Amino acid sequence: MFADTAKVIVTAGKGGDGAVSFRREIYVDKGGPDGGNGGKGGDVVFMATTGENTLLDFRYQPNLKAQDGGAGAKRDKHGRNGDDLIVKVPIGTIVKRGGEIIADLARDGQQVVVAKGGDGGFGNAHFKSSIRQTPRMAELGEVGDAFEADLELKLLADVGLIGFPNAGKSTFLSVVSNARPEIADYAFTTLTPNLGVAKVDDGTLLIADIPGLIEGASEGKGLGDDFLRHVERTAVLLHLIDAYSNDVAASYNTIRSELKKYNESLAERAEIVALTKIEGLDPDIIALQKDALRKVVPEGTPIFTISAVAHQGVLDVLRAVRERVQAYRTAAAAAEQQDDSDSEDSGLETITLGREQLNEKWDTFHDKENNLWVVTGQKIEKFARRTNFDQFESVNRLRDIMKKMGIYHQLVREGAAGDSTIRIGNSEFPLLEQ
Ligand SMILES: Nc1nc2c(ncn2[C@@H]2O[C@H](COP(=O)(O)OP(=O)(O)OP(=O)(O)O)[C@@H](O)[C@H]2O)c(=O)[nH]1
Ligand SMILES: [Mg+2]
Repeated sequence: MFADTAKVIVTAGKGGDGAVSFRREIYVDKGGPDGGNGGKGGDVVFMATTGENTLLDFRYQPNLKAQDGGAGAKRDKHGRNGDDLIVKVPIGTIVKRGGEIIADLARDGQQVVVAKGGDGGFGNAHFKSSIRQTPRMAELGEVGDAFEADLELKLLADVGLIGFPNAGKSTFLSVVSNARPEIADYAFTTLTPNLGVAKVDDGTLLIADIPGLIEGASEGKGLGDDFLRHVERTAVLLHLIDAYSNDVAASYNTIRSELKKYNESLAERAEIVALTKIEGLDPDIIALQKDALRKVVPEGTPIFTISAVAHQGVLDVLRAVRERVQAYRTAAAAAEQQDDSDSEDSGLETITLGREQLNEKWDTFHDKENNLWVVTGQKIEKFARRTNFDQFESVNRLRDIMKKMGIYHQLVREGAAGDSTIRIGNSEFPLLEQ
């Protein structure tokens, strides 16, 4: 079965908590702080690979969670970093968050971090300073990014098989590849795309067999445009035409016009035409059908006559296809190199969404009904999440940060007093130490 969409829950690892600890040594009366930092939570990384063909597995295992970071420990021992979770997906997978594309995995081996692990919390050793010799505080590790993602797969086959229903597309795929698609003598046997790998001389071709197209397919008729998007990114179109059809020229034109209506660029894609099912036909009839096609098929487009069932002419078609696929790949690689030199590409792509600017912004709001001052903002909420409210020194540090960011002054200007309750995220505490 072929699955081309899936919903997954992506959860990056939580950072480990920092430790509170003091050195105990012989001859040292009162040791300094030696609580280590927590480790970073693992990232969730998507990786495109030729080893995967479908998104089907994600329907059964939608939870994708990276490892949490380890907690810090005494003797300045830092917690271990959580392992990243590498999620292998087929080439051509698109990852969406809230309808927005956050990753487009188009190349073999390409990796994208889609969810960042939380930072580990600092241990108390970090907070030692000349005025604070014995800090009894440590940070909590931060939670990792977590969200529901939609995965979509656009096939990235080398070749797309197109043509009317019953033209013999699935039969062709079954003869040249390891795929075993359903084949039958009626229209719309194939309901979802099939993929197969064909060996040609010393190379391979990834072939996509899609449901048959009919007039109006580009507007959703028949099985419709839903599957045309699968051939959008193929390098070459292999157009199969039933040699028994009454009007091969009209068949050809109908399919071409649907492609063009769906997407102009699809109509310009390299194409190879093959008249098929010829094994039992009179050579004169074959010649007539080929002539009729020649009148409508553009000059540079080759026309083959084949029989998938009798394995006649099939290898010639595959070789011609392969040649064009290679030309397409060479051109695409050159274009990509151009792109890379245009933009600074540091290898691993990370989604940032202008985080830095968003970070610094904050807002305050007086909730009179509940007698609360609510503070919002990414950076301050992040610090609050990392604060251990059981440790008064930790809360004081949060108060310090609020002062540095100007939040304290704003609250006082608005009328907050020292014993006013402040809420940041899910935490509440008095504005000043009581
Ligand atoms: N004689 C002959 N029959 C063929 C050949 N190739 C396919 N057929 C027959 O044509 C019919 C349709 O074949 P399919 O491969 O299912 O056609 P399709 O294009 O995949 O059809 P849809 O999935 O409905 O779009 C079947 O009965 C096949 O046995 C061929 O080379 N010679
Ligand atoms: Mg079929």
